[in-house]
Amino acid sequence: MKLGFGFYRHMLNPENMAFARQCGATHAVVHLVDYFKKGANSENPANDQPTGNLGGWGHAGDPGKLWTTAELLVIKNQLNTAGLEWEAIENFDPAHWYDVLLDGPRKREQLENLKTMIRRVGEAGIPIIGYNFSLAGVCGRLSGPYARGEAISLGMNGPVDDPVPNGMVWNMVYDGNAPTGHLPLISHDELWKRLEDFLDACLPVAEAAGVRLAAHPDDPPMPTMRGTPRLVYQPQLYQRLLDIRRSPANALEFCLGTLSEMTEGDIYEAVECYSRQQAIGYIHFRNVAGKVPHYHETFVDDGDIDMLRVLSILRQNNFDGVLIPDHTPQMSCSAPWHSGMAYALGYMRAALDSVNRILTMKSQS
Ligand SMILES: [Mn+2]
Repeated sequence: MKLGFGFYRHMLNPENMAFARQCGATHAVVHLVDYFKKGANSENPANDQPTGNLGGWGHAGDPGKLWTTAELLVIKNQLNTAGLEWEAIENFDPAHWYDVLLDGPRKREQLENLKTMIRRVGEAGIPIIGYNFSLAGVCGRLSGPYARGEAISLGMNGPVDDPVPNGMVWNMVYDGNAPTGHLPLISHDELWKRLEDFLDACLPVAEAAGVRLAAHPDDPPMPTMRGTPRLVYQPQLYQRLLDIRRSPANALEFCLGTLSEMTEGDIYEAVECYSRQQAIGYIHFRNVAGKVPHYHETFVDDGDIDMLRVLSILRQNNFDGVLIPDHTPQMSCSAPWHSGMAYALGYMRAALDSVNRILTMKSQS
């Protein structure tokens, strides 16, 4: 298993890359979407995970501007110079696939664009694209002094049912001039059908390009959020996602925090089940306390999940991918985000070391 560091787009610079390497990371997961292009009513702080109000995180990118191989290679070279390998891109830009999510008029064209970008990601030698097939996206969370020592973290305190306005999907505005109104109500089956269309179009291209498409579970994992259905809100729904289209490219962006927030199942059984199937692309290695609709994010060593137990299951099933902290509580100092990441990575490195040593000792005795 390998330690990775997640970079938001605006944090991609030589100093942060050196910081990641100094923390012990050897791999990088990069968000190419800029979540922090603020809209009129966005409250998104630039040095934390993206949050926002009902108006979303901010504005999506340019639908006509696809990722290019050249631009990917520039970032890859910067990472390599800092001593990091580029393991995954996290998330498509809503601007590139809003009508794939919404089954809208530009769906065919956008599926072709996704295929083009997947080929380019393969050309650049990046093995995984993480995605989150969700209409409401990550939403409905509150920020407060919920973690140890009153560190600021995120949590949920009850469902959020305010509908998603037209022109917004996946918590970002793709059309600021959309007519007033809200996304139409659709069923869970309709959303699964849209996912199947996406997988049918993209999996063959991904297989040929040597790229795995790795699905994040719905965060927060509620059956519905903001009046829209969710796909993976219980651990066994990941199995449905794998079974609808069996392919080595149909994989999981395995978020331990989100899985632990689910009301059913057992986190260790889920880790066992999906790592045994070699379905895990990479892992969001973070911890939480509680379950939806009442939970909060914690320091990695301070939540409901026994992280060492998770690591030993992963090791026994020969998981050899990358673990990243995803996000952490903000620590009280002049660099709240960086210190949170450094703390998480230090813990992860020590935890990996101990699990490796214990299992090596066991196998020798
Ligand atoms: Mn996650």
